[in-house]
Amino acid sequence: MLRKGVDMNARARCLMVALLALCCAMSAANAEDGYDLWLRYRPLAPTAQRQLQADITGIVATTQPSPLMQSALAELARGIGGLSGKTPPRTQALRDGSLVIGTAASTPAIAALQLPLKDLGDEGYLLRSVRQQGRRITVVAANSDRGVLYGSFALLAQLQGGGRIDTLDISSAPRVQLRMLNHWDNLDGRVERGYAGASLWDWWRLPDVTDPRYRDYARANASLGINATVVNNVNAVAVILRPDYIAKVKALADVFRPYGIRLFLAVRFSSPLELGGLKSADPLDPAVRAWWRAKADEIYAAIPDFGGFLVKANSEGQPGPADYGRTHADGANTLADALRPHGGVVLWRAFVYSEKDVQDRAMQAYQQLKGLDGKFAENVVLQVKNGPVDFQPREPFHPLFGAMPKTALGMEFQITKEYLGFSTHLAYLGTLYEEVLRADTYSNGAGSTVAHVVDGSLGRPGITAMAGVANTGRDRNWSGSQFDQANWYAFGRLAWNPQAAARDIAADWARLTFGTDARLVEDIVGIMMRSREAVVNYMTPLGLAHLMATGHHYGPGPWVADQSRPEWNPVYYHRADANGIGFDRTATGSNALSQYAAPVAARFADPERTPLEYLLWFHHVSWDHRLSSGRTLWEELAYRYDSGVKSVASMQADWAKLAGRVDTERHAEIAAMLGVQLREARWWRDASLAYWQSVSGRALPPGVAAPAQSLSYYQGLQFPFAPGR
Ligand code: GCW
Repeated sequence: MLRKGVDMNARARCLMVALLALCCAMSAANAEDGYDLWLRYRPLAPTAQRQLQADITGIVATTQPSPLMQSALAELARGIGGLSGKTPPRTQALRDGSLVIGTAASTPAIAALQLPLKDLGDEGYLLRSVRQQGRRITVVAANSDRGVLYGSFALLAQLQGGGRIDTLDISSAPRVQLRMLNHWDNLDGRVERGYAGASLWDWWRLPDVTDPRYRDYARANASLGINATVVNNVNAVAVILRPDYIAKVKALADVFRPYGIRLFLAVRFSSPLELGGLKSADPLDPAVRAWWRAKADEIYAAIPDFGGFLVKANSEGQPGPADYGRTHADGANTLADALRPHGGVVLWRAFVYSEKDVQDRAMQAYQQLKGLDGKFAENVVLQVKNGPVDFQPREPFHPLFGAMPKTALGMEFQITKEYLGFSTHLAYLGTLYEEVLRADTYSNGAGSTVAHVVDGSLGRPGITAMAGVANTGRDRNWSGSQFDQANWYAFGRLAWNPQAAARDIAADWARLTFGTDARLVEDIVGIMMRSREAVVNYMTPLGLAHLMATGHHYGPGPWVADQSRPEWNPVYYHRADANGIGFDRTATGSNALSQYAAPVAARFADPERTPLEYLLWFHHVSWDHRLSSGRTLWEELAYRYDSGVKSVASMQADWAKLAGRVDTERHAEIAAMLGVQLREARWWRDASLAYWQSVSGRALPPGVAAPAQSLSYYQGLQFPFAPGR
């Protein structure tokens, strides 16, 4: 008896331990900390798993896969294995349920199908379900292994999103050649305007230690078709070009290459002085030109597929060709000459303005660069920020997009949210990107949208490019918040296809990130789609811009007037006085409107025809002016601030309702962030209204609550340790 009792206890204990282990394993498997991004590959429901196991019974591919193909095969094994619970074996012979991947050249089974691959170019792919000799097979076909890799990710997105694959017929090719991230990562591990922890790149330990995360970074990018990355800050240091750093860069390039990602460097224009010991960095000096050529040769010897250079010159204190009386084209072309023999590209930034220039800052880039149209070498892309000032929550499109038909113009978006609440505020930027890309420049008549300028379809020469200032860091969830992953995702999708719709992208992201339930997806998309407008309203409504506090750029500072450079002061931008508010950029003011095509200028010249979203960007309007909304400007301003706060409250309430439908870990994290956002939206509203009231002298309209604190309270707040500086 006793013996049996002991046995029972031992058995019960064993069972308990086993159960506990199982529970731990299960909760680890279900734990969602965001690391896996949109590549989660969580097990499907049992019937869907059985279906997928039947749909894909094995993978057929070349027996000598290239590194790109190996990446594709590894991802398919991981993805299908995760989703179906069974990793499909590699097979040689075709059978029912074969997944065949490859190019016509490498894979006879694909050649035999004679698929319409011609229009897919070098990077596109075709996914198709076909019947061959009575067998059901699924095909991922392309003209290159890179296309096969993109197609494999696309197939996995279909499977993850709950899509069946028995009637698959999808083809897709990117419309932009260079789809790139720009990291503003410093060599000391800090990220300028980064809100997701330290830099991913551990420069100190490179090249000997390569964090496995570098590979996951490359996978995530490849899943979106991002094919290039600039790993260091545009506020560059010459050291990045030192031989020991080139060795570190090479180690990163080696990890990225199997995922089709070319590595670029941001370079400091004065490197020939600082590293080379030359007396000058004059781009027309033969010794300087020779130095850049030798440096390029040195880099390419280590990294044969090196992408090229990104340059911030003569902007915000950076050196540049103007230091030697040369133009931006002279500077860019010297670097382009050095890279050309190797197939490299220069991305020359158009973000140039100067404290010595008294002209409206929004006009300076156009002023300096427009005259150089047609003067840049064919391997130079002029990289233009989406708006003429600086990544504000809302700006009109940059006038250069409509003004340089003989120059390759690339788009620069900011993915990191320097001016939209860092990573704590939920702001889906897909709608911002879409708004800019769909704006009509009228440069070749109606319909000449920014997207068409950027994708080259208006017939301009040169390379097409779209860059996004990365929001990644060492935070476990990569982006600092779960929802900021959506901005990385949306950027990648729009770089592939600038015509894509922000809403569709949000839905795809939500489905891959949170689950396939249609109502859940709809609810999450609902929150995302109103989020950026909420931020605009509580920070910079009605076309206002650059109202943030100095340095950290986090909280409100519309009162700031003490900065050494005029255009660093918010008062420069809003121009509020007792009569009204806004920057007159019509002919009676700076006439920035003259930089746009006539139909655009005409629309914005008239305050009555200017959409309220852009009103104060282009016009100085009196406080009592009655708007199309029926309210006076003063009332509308107060109303917009209020509505921004209310939107956040409703986003918060809608998120709360998703409890139990989203995993607890991420639900709680996002709920906490929304709490911060609501508090800070109120802060923006209150501080701003307190200040506007002090200028306008008007009482708040009925129904608009008074600020919680005095103006001087808000003016006194300090944030010496805010991230990202
Ligand atoms: O938005 C401003 C940022 C700077 C940044 C600069 C730029 C990298 O505040 O931090 O510097 O733009 O784009 O060069």
